[in-house]
Amino acid sequence: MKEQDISRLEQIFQEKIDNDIKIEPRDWMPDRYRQTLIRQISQHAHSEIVGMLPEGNWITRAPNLRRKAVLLAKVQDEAGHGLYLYSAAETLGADREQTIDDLHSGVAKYSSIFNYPTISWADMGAIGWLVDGAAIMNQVPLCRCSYGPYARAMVRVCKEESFHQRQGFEIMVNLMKGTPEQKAMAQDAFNRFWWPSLMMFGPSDADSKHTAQSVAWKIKRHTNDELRQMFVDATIPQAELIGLTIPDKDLKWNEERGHYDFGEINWDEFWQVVKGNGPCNKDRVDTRRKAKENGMWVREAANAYAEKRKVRKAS
Ligand code: FAQ
Repeated sequence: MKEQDISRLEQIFQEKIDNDIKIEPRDWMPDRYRQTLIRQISQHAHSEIVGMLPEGNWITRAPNLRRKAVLLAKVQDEAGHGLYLYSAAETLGADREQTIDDLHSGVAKYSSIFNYPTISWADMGAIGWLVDGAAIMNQVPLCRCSYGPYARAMVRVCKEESFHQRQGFEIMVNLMKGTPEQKAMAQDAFNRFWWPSLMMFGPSDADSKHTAQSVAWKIKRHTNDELRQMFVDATIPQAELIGLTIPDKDLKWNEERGHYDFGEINWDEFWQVVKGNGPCNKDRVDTRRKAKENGMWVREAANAYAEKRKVRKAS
């Protein structure tokens, strides 16, 4: 393609971005825009799928039928989110099989939060309330992402995440109304999940290599630190309302800023988990790899059946 044709295409792309017109799969887009979206959307898809594991672990041990039904529905929703997101990545030309293989070979990233163990029932409360709460904070602005299929997928995902957040908070509320042992269990889950939830928003703006460009392209609508602050401001009053102690001695309301100040995140821990050295990284990836292997016969049978039908129709 001639240079002047490319600059015209770039101009049309930029006008759409400036005027908040969605970019659609068949539209021309710069390669880096496409690659950034494939990276973010596929990581997001992997997070949903790996994110099923810590909670899936508790489906058989939910304390009653209602809790079991709710948790089962939540985990199924996460599978659905993963599928929309893999489809959104495919609209950009990503190969689904390859994307999933990249997860299984440890090449692809997924959210750090899912590499922490779930050791008590209260962890189901903490995950719903904090992890889904953080996911909503991050994903509501993504409903206005400049790439159409991603933005539209986020609308439904966010509706479902709101239900997830509420069910988690309800578990925490009930535990905090319970026996001293139940309160201690809720506090312990909060202590373990608070800091990793803050890490979900990614490195600080000063260390985030993609934020500036992604915000300029309107893929991301806020920076990592802005979203983290919004999450802290929204969550602290909820924790205080139900009587939880915030595991941060530096946390205090800053009247001048109109925000909470909070302590320094352990970035060394964050990068260790991102690099694959968290408490459960190996286990999570192994479980997904085994699931693929164990489901091979189902896919082979489905393909053979589809092939047979095609032959029958043609004859
Ligand atoms: N974990 O330059 P930035 C959920 C990586 S869904 C692991 O700031 P960016 C639902 C980053 O990829 C949770 N890696 O990157 C649910 C990059 O690496 P690369 C997932 C992280 O993309 C609830 C490098 O560090 N949500 O929870 C993390 O501009 C309950 C530099 O970072 C999404 O994916 C991390 N926390 O900003 C399911 C939302 N943070 O690719 C089950 C969409 C950063 O250069 C149960 N994604 N990295 O090798 C985003 O908004 C962005 O991608 C960020 C990162 C904000 C995550």
